[in-house]
Amino acid sequence: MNLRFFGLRRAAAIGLTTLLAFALVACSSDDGSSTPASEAPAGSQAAGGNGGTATVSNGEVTITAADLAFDASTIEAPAGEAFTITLVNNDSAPHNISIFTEKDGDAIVQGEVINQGETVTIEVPAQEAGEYYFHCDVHPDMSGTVVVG
Ligand SMILES: [Cu+2]
Repeated sequence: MNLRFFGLRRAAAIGLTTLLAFALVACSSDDGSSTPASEAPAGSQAAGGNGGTATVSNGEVTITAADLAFDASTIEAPAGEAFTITLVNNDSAPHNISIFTEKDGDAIVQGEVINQGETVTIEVPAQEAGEYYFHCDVHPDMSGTVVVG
């Protein structure tokens, strides 16, 4: 009686283990198939992730600040044409955008510092082709390159 009971319990335990193993495999294969989908949209709204490129279109471009980062680390602009940068601050910290001839170089434009929920548009005079530097004066680590060409 006792032996038989033990045998049943053991069979149940093995069955449970098999089920658990199956569930684990099912879960991990789910993870595997969902990973490529989340990586897919390149250049879409990667909030907080540096590395995006924002391109001036019709003389304007919008940059969003969130989680102490701009949504683009490269701003592409046409040479010899003035353009505007609209900064949207979705962060709890204040931010601005200033553009310099190079890192630690002369300021070309110093944007107004704005707080959460605010938006400011700064005007950038026409530049020659080349690479320029931008950052937030409050958080100089928030920086990137203006590629004019
Ligand atoms: Cu900032």
